[in-house]
Amino acid sequence: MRTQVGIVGAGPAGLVLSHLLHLAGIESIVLESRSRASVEATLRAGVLEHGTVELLKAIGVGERMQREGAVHQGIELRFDGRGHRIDFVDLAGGKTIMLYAQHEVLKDLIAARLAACGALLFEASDATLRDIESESPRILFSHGGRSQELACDFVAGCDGFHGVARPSIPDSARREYVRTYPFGWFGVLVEAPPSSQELIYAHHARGFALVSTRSPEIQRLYFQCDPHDDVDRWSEDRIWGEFRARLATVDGWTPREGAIVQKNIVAMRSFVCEPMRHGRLFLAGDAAHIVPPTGAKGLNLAVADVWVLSRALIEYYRSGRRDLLDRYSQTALARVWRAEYFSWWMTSMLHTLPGNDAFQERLQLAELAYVTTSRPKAVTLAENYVGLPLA
Ligand code: RFL
Ligand code: PHB
Repeated sequence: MRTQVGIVGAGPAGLVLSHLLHLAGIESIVLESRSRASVEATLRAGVLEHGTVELLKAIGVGERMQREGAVHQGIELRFDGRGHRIDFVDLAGGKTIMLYAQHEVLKDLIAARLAACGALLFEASDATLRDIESESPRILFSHGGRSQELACDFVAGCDGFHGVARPSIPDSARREYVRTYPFGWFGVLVEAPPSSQELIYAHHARGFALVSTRSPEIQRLYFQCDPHDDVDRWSEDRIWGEFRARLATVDGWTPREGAIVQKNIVAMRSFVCEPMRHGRLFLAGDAAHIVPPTGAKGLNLAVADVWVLSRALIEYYRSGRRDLLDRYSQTALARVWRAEYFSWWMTSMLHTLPGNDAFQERLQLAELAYVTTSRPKAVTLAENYVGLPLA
């Protein structure tokens, strides 16, 4: 098999890249190790930045998102039993965010790729990258019980944090920056209408809590937990007790409760691999970097990476110019580190650090008070949350 760009991974990065290239007349083949059903059912992100929404609309995959997604014009920061609204429209030049689940975005992208006769191979296992330092890289893999080889001009490593692309770069040619947080998020999916019209990020001495939503019937809630805890140790009563305590306000606000239909624990880490390119291999999305979910940036960064990569590849095929490809890593990393900073900042401000002393707690409250009373501080939060413009 041969194609121009071999893409490993059918997550947001791989699928958006494949579609952007297709619209410019560039061929690609996407290899995905999981089944289509599994990709379309995995629960992850929910918040799409302004630029992500505009891009999905511009490439023709925004129709259902516009119908079924919910536009949010702000978020609430809650601490000391009081809510404080961060108004994006006012603070971030009229921009808003969209609540639309990642697996719904993936369903729309997969349908669009298949409708355009795009090559998308699910259950393609054992991908191995070969000759990435040469002009003719190859991807070996198994599909339908047969060993296959895909020859290509470039390889896009869009295979997430646990993929094979990043480890294919020799240790001596990459540097990794890591921070592991001593807490995780306990996420639940709840059969109940939204408790609030906008997301609530709550700081509390018992730990952080987040109220999000998926649809008019389903809520998505998280609370800070021990990353090594076991979901089976948490009964519905105990979970609701925690949410009620952490989200309580002086005027008696309580979350809307309902049946908990899914629970999971997510580890929290910050991670960056530099550079994001080695020879003809280009990393994009979680394959190259991870942010803690507090800033809702992971999916959006994946989309921003492949936007930059697609511009560089299109320029190469159009004119033979390689300078954009040569600058890909540098261009993408500038945005990545801004998002790393923002996600770390939101995480540090809102979570309770195990062993936090009273001084640290007062500093967090002082920072939250500053963010919610100073316009420049609130603008910083709002403009990063709705997202920087695509490069
Ligand atoms: P993905 O989505 O992990 O996709 C990688 C794909 O590659 C496949 N794969 C392979 N395929 C072939 N061969 C191999 N050897 C392979 N190894 C792996 C995998 O099966 C998979 O299908 O990476 P991508 O495309 O870079 O996208 C990144 C996003 O998925 C991720 O950053 C976000 O989900 C992060 N995130 C959030 N991001 C946001 O922008 N807004 C949010 O509100 C938000 N909330 C979240 C989040 C992530 C969360 N979790 C579960 C970590 C909330 C949570 C709880
Ligand atoms: C979500 O709805 O899953 C969600 C929302 C905001 C975040 C992270 C996750 O910061």
